[in-house]
Amino acid sequence: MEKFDPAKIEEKWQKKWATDKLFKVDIKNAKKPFFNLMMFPYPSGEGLHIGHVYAFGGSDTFGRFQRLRGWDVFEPMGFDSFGIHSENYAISKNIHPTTLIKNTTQYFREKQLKKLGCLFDWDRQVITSDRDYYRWTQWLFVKLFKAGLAVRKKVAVLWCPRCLTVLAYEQVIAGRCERCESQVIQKKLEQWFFKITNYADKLLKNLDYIDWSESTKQMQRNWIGRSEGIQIEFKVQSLRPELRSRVSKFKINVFTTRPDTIFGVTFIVLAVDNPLMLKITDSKYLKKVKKFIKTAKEQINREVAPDQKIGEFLGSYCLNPLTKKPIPIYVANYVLAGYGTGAIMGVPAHDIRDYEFAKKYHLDIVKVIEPNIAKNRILANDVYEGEGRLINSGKFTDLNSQEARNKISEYIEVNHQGNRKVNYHLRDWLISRQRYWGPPIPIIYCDKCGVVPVPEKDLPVLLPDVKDFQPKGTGQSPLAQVEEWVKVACPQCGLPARRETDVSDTFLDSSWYYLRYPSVGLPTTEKVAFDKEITKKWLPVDMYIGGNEHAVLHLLYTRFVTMFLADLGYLNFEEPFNKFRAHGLIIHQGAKMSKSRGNVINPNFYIEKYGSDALRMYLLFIGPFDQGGDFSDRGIIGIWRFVNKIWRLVLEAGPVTGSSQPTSSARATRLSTNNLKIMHQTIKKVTQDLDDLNFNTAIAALMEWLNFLQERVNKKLEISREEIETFLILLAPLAPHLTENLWSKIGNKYSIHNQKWPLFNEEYLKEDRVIVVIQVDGKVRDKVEIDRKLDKEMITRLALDRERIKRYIKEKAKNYIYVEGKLLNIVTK
Ligand code: ANZ
Ligand code: ZN
Repeated sequence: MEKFDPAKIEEKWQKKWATDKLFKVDIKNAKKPFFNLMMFPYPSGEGLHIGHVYAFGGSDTFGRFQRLRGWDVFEPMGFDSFGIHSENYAISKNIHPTTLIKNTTQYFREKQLKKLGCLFDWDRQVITSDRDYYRWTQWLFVKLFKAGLAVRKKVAVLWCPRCLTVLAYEQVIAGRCERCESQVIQKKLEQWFFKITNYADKLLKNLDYIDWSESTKQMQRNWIGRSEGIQIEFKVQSLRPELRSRVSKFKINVFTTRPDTIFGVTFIVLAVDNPLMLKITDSKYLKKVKKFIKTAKEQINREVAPDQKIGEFLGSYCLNPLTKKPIPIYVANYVLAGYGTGAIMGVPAHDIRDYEFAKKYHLDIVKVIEPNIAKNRILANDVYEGEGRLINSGKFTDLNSQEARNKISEYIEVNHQGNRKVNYHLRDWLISRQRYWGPPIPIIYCDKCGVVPVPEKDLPVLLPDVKDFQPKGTGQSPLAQVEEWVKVACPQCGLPARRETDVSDTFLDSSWYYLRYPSVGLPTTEKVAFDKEITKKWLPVDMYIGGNEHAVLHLLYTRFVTMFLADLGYLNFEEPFNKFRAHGLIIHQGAKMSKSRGNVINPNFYIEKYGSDALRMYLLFIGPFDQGGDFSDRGIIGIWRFVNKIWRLVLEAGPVTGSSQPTSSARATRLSTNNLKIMHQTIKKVTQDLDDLNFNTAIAALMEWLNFLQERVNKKLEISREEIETFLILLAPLAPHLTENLWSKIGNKYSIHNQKWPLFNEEYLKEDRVIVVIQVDGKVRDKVEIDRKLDKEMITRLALDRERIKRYIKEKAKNYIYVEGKLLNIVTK
């Protein structure tokens, strides 16, 4: 028997599929369009890693399954080739990114992606650093600018000291740069922002209806961080009469989610850059306060979250609007400048941060909330952060927290001391980067006209070929050195002007790539980013599969951009992905793979040795797709045995008699009930599992069926052609090359991937239930559906209990005759 040689088989079919354009969809005329999207890779580093093979393998299996079910599946692939990851790699290799990207995209595509046997349509790839593409990324920037959603702001921003650029808040994970893991610092800089916060409400609300992994939605909800509260005014006061008139015109606004704790407010704290600070500081305290602010700012610049809460008294006071008592005002490092109003009311009895501060500075601690039942939320040192019953709270005493929040908010509003408010944690998207490898931001600064967008007809603003592309760390991009490029005539007045020299962040490139794919190569895409008709046909994306590490980056940005383009009338939908599923992570030796740990798996090695089918199936078999699992050599050998078993079984038993037509249950009559049942059970299981991306259990069901078939072969029992064909079709999405090869080996027409997905028939599955006729003295009196496994005694009891039967049994029954699964005769005479 011919040996199974995956390398040979896979290459052969990949070539044939490519020449025949077997998987190409007719973009214009497809009848049942299905857009199956996966996250395109950054073509940097050493090449595809095992995580890509896992994600793409799962996604392609789903795409192939949909294709066999009759959908016109469009499954594109491309390269997220602009941006800091490629650039950092170029710097480390000392190769210019233009050259590097040419090589890496070539390597990724030819030596890796094409070997995975996916449905990729290489005529419609997107490469974000191509001028045809980034021209439209710049167009998007211009559109956002014209809509007032791209703005320059000078605020404290996060800066990576190693990447020498600012970062978006989303790119800082636990205080570290998402790319290089350096600790970031704060800097006050003027930067470009997209006002994603304008969409905070919609970004949050739509999560209620989109069909996405719950984990991803939850991460977005947390990131957007809606909180309902009230903004309250605290009037400033001085205890020194001579200062009273100077400070009493000022009011400090605080945002709180807990107005029920207001009677427990014993101090007020300002963030270091609160603009009121020096105006309300008592002159006697001014020197100390200034000194504190200086050191605190330095400290904040070094660290994102201070672990020591420190502050300084301003010498002035506020009136608690409900107790009417004066409370001291402090400045401290634990209040964030960018959130709420940059000032808080301190409630040390019910907020752990305030408690620590109060302890340190000997401030009053007044309890105003008492836990209702179990004291389960009492933190260390008696701080109770939960809800409960109000105490020490004047006329609001005895209310519960919820009621009190309403009543107190109402009271404050009625007395014009504040207003209810909704705050979001989401911040605007910082988009400018002081780097080289990205689309230049299409803006021109003119002394006369101000900030002028590059006219759309002049796009793209080409990235100049700069030899010295290394980041400078001066707060400016390397583009700033290219004087002849920077100097430009103002598009409005024609006078000498200057270009913006920052480039935009990578996440802008990937924020709209899914819109581009179906339109790539159409004559219209010279004139538009995406063709109107084609977009209507193919979008939104039907299924998107990718990693949760992008939950609040890419996946939030894409939603924002889609909403924006919908508002402009370019799209007739506001959510880009109908369905999104997050996959898990493949780890190795119990840990995330990394070069420093030396536990990185090289996919090429395994593809050459076992074939991409076996590697794909192995990865999908490790664990539930949304959870990933631990890669092991022993595990892949298990799958290797499985594919070899399939190979042998089909070649041994394959060329059997029977129709050579694809399966249909109508023709299944030759099979015994049990064989039919197992086949249909497997069809049902695999269909449902693939639909739910439960690849591991789908594979397990196929393994079981294979064992059952093998046993019959061992016993020299016949296997029908229908069983073999059905088995191969069910396996085809998981092992596209192997099944194509075997399909042709058993003499079937090319291609298995154009077959119809088998349908299961509930009838064959139901045969465990039977209808038993009940007779009394030979006359039919009743019928009952039962489980075939019930024994005579149970059925008799069940029959005697039925009202219809009771009527006919006048005397005690004498005898029972049971014909298994068919009939019960109760004899009374
Ligand atoms: C009094 C209070 C009492 C608070 C209590 C909490 C518990 P979220 O849900 O995140 O919006 N806060 C407001 N602005 C802040 C800032 N700039 N920096 C640091 N903390 C700030 O949280 C809102 C709560 O966070 C507010 O409610 C405020 O503290 C604090 F028992 O006010 B709270
Ligand atoms: Zn960095």
